[in-house]
Amino acid sequence: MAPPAGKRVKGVQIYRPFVYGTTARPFDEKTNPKPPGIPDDHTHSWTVFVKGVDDVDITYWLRRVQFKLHESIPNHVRMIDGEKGKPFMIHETGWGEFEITMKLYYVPESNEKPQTLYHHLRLHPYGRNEEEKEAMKKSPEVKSWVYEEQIFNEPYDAFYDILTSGATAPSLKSSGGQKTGGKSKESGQPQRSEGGVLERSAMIPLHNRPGHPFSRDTEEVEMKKLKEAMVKVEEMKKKMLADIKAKEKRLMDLKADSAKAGS
Ligand code: SLL
Repeated sequence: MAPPAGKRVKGVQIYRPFVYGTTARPFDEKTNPKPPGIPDDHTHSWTVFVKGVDDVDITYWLRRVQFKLHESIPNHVRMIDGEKGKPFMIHETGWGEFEITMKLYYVPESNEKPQTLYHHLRLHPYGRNEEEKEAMKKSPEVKSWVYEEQIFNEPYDAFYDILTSGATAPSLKSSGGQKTGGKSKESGQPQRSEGGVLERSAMIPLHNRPGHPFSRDTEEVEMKKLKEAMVKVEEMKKKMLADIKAKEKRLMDLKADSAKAGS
């Protein structure tokens, strides 16, 4: 059992961004040779992971992750304990896709119950449309990554302190140019790299870079897509209402005609 956690901080909600998902690569003599001892029918190597956005440490709130893989895989339930600054990760090989269950265990100070996520392991190119699928076919790996935000609602005060003890306030000027999580000499406070994120913060990076697809830029692109979709829906709605009106009018005319004919 978790130790007594004090009082909850009322009216406070703290969230922390994180990323989970899978990355798969087909075996290929040149680019991804099959290691010795791997069964003949295995076609891919893959990883499943839970990690911080921008690879920032999340072990101050997430203690361990239990990954439940397909029963055909030896030792298919695996508990991965957090190591500071490292992703919770499993490397495997296999031949088939399946649903992975990930149970997140929080640090004891949080007094939070574990929470379960489900994720489909993708080995083969997929996509919401042909364009996405084609792009994936060209890539050497199939990524299925999800951006998520963990919400802690009214955290206990000890946990609140842990959550908020690292980051500098956004209003504090950063001297820039330093690595994420570095400490400034003067203040001992963590410094934000150019466009990067602070440790123990809810920030996401300003821009994408290889291997880090979730940023403010990505968010903007998504927002733009949503806005365009909303405009389209609005247009469709208008057109449909006009159609309904025209049909109602036609119905009235026909009714009037038939009343005349009947009289
Ligand atoms: C399918 N329903 O038919 C899925 C099952 C199982 C995947 C996929 C075995 C690896 C091992 C493996 O890849 N199982 O033998 O270690 O597609």
